[in-house]
Amino acid sequence: MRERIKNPSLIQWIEEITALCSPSKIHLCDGSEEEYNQITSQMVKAGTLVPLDAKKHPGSFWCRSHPDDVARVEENTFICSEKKEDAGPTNNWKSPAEMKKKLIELFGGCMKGRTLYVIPYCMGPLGSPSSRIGVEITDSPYVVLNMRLMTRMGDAALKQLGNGPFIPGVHSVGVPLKPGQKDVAWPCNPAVRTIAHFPETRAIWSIGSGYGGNALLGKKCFALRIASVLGRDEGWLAEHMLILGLTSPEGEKKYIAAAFPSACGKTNLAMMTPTLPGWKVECVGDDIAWMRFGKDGRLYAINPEAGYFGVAPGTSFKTNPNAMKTISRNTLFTNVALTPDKDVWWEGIGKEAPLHLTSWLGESWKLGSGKPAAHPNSRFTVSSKQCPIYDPKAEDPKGVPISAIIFGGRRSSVIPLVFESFNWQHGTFLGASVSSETTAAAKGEMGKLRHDPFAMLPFCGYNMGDYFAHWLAMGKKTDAKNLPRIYYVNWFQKNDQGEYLWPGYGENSRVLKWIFERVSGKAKAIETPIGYIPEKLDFSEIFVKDPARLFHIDRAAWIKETEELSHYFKLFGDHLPKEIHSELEALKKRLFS
Ligand code: SAT
Ligand code: MN
Repeated sequence: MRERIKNPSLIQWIEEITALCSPSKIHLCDGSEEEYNQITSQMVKAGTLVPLDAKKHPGSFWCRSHPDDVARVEENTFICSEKKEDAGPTNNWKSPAEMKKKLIELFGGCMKGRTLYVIPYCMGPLGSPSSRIGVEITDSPYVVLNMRLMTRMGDAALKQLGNGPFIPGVHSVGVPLKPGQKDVAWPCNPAVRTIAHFPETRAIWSIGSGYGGNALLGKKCFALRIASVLGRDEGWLAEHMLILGLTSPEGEKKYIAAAFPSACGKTNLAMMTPTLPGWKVECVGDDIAWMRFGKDGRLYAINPEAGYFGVAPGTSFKTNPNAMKTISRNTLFTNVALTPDKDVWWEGIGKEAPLHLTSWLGESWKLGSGKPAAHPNSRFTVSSKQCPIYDPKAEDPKGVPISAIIFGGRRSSVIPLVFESFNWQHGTFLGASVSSETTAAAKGEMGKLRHDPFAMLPFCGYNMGDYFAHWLAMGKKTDAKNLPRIYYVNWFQKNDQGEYLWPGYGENSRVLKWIFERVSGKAKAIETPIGYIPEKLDFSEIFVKDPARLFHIDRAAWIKETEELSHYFKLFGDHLPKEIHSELEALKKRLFS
């Protein structure tokens, strides 16, 4: 291994972690297909993976997690800055010294009987000046497979690292094996679950969970929590945003970034098939955007990831045909249901369940059993390369120029289908004001309305008030004419019977069209107290029961909303930028006028 690694601080760190964790073997990942195949066969033998039917799903596997390890665990996620104030009121905080002490205890001997994998990976296109290198040490072969699908991983990343800096991340399932002890299919240790970030020394430690964002440290831990801190210090943005390219029937193309909380439809929007004739969407990314200003003063975005970790339930040929094509092969399915003929099934897949299934719990499942066959946060992991509408510029080292930024959440009322901010400062206020009903992506109650500023509540690595200030500062870095316009959307309004008012999915192209034409200076808008709403949305060939209600602004409800926000913003004390406060006051005034 030493011969393959030229970076002395990487060698030293691996030695340190090896001494602490006492694995029985070490494996430096090269990222090759042989390595991937070797690990999958070993996991099939161990009973962790089940190969799917080679005709229906070539190169794909089914995997079940432990029932208590199914989503991100926000209550066990910590930002360990020297000062509590720097983690801010929305993060769990522990002092670095105290956390380090705890971690040394928890990680001591934690990899006994297991293989320690070293995963060098690159977040962002190889060779891009915006890309960053991370190295994850893990004792989970499942993590290795996911990291290969989700990032540029192995020798290429190691080569790009050279002698340069990297973000170290240590991950363990937290289940050491005694000599001769047989492993379980999904080892995890909920009792010790801790996901710790050190924003000042730029390190990540995670133990006890093998699932998603808890364990794939390149994703939320690095590309959002640590990267948001890098962005603050270096003048760029790390955001929980999809990136899509939108082409008009005339062949003009614009790029749009959009932030929605987890499991609110980012993947569906990023890969959308527009119902409006002549319009085309192409996908740059479905979860994370790193954005910085280019020499021309415009904001450019790269997708630091190279794959999708998408929510399976609800994904069908009707809702997201491009995702269905993407996951037709070489895909890892976690916590969906398995059919007797080794195919996958989930609620909302668009076809009836066969008579018998094996549920995500490994139990035999029958229609009408009352419990879902697939876990609501079951996922597919797949490389972006397989996306049939992968944007030709998705790997451009420069990134793509962003014309519009969209914020949104899951709101059954109050927020109209779409509105436009007056300017960047007002748009920043809109981002700060996002609330959304909770989903299965995080452990805890579902459907509960909570504030989720910029859809970054679980992902901001520093004081959220300072993060608002960073957004405001970014808006001053370039001419106002170069800044993307900022929008707020809500696909999830319901009527009094609890039915959705808007069909969503491909029909959202009507909203994208309006945004596109606003940015081009073509579409007209009506000024309201909350922002600009469309004078006219393209409702051609669609029946919408109550179009006026989609854009209705209920003043009383909005006044309540502002009162709620006043209360919420107090949380940030003197970290709340005065501009956010004055935007809220201005909104109140407009609502009362
Ligand atoms: O588990 S993940 O954090 O990767 C998914 C999500 O919550 O967005
Ligand atoms: Mn996400």
